[in-house]
Amino acid sequence: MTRNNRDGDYTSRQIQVLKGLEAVRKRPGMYIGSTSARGLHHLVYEVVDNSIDEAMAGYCASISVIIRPDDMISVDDDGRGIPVDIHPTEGVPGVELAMTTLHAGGKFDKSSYKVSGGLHGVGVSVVNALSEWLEVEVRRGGKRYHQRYERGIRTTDLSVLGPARGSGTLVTFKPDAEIFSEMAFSFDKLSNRLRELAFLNKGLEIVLRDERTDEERSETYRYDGGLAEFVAYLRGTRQPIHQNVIHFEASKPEAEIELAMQYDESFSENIHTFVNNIDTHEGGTHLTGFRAALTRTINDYARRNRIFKKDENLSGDDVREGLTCVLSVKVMEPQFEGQTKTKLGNSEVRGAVEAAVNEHLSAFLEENPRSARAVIEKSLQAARARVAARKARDLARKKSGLEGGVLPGKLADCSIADPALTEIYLVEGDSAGGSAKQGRDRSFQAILPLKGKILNVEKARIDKILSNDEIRAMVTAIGAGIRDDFDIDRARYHKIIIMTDADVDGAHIRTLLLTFFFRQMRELIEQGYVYIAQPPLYRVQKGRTERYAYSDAERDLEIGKLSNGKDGRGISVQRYKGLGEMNPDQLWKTTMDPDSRTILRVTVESATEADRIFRRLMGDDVEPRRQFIEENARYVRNLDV
Ligand code: 0RA
Repeated sequence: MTRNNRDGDYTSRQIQVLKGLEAVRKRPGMYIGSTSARGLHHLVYEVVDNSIDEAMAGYCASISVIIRPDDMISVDDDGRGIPVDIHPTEGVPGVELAMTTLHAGGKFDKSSYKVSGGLHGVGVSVVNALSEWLEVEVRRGGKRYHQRYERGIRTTDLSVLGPARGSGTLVTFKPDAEIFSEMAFSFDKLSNRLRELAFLNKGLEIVLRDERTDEERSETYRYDGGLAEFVAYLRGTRQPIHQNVIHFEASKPEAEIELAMQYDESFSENIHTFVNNIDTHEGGTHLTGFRAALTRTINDYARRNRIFKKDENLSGDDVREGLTCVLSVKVMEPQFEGQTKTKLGNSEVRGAVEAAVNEHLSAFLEENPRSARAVIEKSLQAARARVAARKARDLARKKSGLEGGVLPGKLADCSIADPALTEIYLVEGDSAGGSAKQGRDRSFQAILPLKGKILNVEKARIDKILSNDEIRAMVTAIGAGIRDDFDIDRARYHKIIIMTDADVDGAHIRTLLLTFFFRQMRELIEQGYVYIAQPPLYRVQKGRTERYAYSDAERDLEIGKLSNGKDGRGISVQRYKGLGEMNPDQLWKTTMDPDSRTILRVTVESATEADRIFRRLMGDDVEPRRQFIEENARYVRNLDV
């Protein structure tokens, strides 16, 4: 090969690199989901994922993530170090290839890793492309190597800085302010994900340190008990009904499977599933396999041991009541499906999980008869409550109809029948409900006023939930059933909009409603059907001009505009304490008219985080509840409607 030839190769490679990274910078959302806070944090996870891969391969014991002043991030690991030798065909060091080639990531040597994580799996080159600058340091073969890039383009050759002890990779980057709308890293966001990763990778140490303020903050996550510790953490203060967490690992050709579970005295179901460390909010084949095996194994055991009276049988809902469970599978080639690409599609995983759970759970029940009794007793109580609830429902169906054609009397329905075009407002209080009914566009907007506080479903069992009038009205109006009977295709509206007062009580009611949807109709949230209305906080008026403000800053801005820089005479500011202070016309203009309103779509960012937050509501402490209400906004992201 002549020199010229090599130069030619190098140039064409360079052009390829530039084209690839240009595509990333042009459409960052395609690669990291968004350029808001979420995308910003995704950068960190993408880099950490590479170190986790190294840990899963058995070469890395410790990862440290540092938030540096100026919101720079360092991720350091003690893995083998990214290879630095010159790639045989590309003619550049392996590390440079990983940093500048799309989809190469650290995984260009495919044989190194059996499975790898990363939701998008886009690799560290994407982080490089979206960083004002990025520096990589590799410790390998006794030397310390360094290279720098700016906006994805190398600005130095890989060079040796000096000798090194041990091996590892350190990546430091500063996200590009030209790309991201939000530049501040949240310690809590990072800590939740890193803690989760530590639970999922037993024995791996992950350190998170915040060096931005004078008071340094540092946390270390390391769980030698793996998922068993995760379950104990998720269970929190709920009373377990059997002492030990059920925990097993199984290695099958289709998947590596780890599962931990424990029952407690509560009534809710808390199942979290992961595939290659990714939270599969939407479930999939692994979850299906688990559910099938759980129901079957418990029923079989109870029947074999004559715990049932003759015609008793436990349903899936029964055996999941009060269950906290984490299921983690690792598969070679995961297929992700669903709205948010968090649903496992691989059909072969279902059988593998089902067989593993059958085997290990029946062994546990046989070996721990007292625990088995407690679990079955609890499930039988759930079954009895379910039967009682069905009776109550059947009885009530005759009168008001939970599923039948009879809609609740308080509902002002819309005239259009196509659910894709219609919305229902759940409105706090009868007076605001009245205004909303008068102000709405009745062709596509339905109104359901809700009286006072709705039941806290965290503290109630299904029969009680269903005997609550407000909840029954909601379930009937939405028309899709609840829990196992829930069928999103039957939903009568594709937008469920919660409209409460902008005060603490309003926030509490909103939280209770969200808890209810999360627990009983989770798919409604997962499919993005649930929204929160944003009524204005102020009305600013001068003469015949009126403006609405949705925050204090907006109020000040409007006041400034109306006073034309001179004086504020003649300006009046009204603070809305509740929806009821708006007349129907104002309510329509500010909060309900699709052309001028803002509504927030509720998302389940992380089911794990959501669960933790919802659980805080269960306690009787006022403080965590108040805190929740203040943090509630985190649940929600802006949506252009
Ligand atoms: C491929 C091969 C080898 C190491 C890595 C990737 C690697 C990548 C990253 C990214 C962050 N930390 C990392 N640690 C390791 C090594 C192959 C060998 O040494 O035989």
